[in-house]
Amino acid sequence: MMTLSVDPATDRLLSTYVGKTNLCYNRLFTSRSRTRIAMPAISLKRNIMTLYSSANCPLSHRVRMVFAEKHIPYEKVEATEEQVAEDLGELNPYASLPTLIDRELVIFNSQIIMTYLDERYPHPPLMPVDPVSKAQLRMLLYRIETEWYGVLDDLKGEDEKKADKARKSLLEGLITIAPALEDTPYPFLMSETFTLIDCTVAPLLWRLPSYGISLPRQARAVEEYAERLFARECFQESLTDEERELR
Ligand SMILES: N[C@@H](CCC(=O)N[C@@H](CS)C(=O)NCC(=O)O)C(=O)O
Repeated sequence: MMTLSVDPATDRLLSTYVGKTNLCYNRLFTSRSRTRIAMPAISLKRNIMTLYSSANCPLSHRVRMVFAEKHIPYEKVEATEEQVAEDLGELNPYASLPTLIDRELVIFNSQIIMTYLDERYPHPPLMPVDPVSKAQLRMLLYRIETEWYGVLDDLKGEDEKKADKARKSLLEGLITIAPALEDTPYPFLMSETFTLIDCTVAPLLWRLPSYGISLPRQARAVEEYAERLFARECFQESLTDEERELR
């Protein structure tokens, strides 16, 4: 670990410029006095981005899909708990996965990582350009994260009642998107082209058998959509060994 020392004058300057680096952003949440900030040597030396990723987590999975779709070179660290504590402890206040390190920039939320990659590597674009379509897709992304990803802890938890309720809620949600996939010439969800929405839904669809969910006949369009996503090169490339074994 390399330790940086920040003097109060520099500190004030940094604090006025939140956008410059994560280092500065993180400072807003740390002590106000003279502070020592530990940075792993990896983030300062490497030209290549490092993704700390879980071997089997839909949030890490959707980020890996974005890397694969855009053919972005990166180093993937399939992080163990010890690595998370050791390497990310000082950089990510939540010690959560996925975490992206791009030189001095540290991002620790999967949606923010995906958006950053989409903006930094614009081709192929994974979000529409026009504000109305973009807002619509963002709303959908928000709902999927809240209503589908939001029940996963219960679904995988030990409380059977909560798990059943979560399973039912996720299944109902998936059934509701069937008409949107049936009455459209679009191969993707609400879009003619592959987007961040597809990167977000595919990891969930892949895990349905492991969640004890099977899609009913009325959701046939969802099943077909899932097959299209699973056949995509970026999806196959994004899978870890552990995820491959889920089906
Ligand atoms: N909102 C965050 C949530 C990240 C999150 O909860 N990740 C889980 C793994 S799927 C985690 O790191 N949990 C802490 C742990 O397992 O110790 C994101 O989208 O990245």
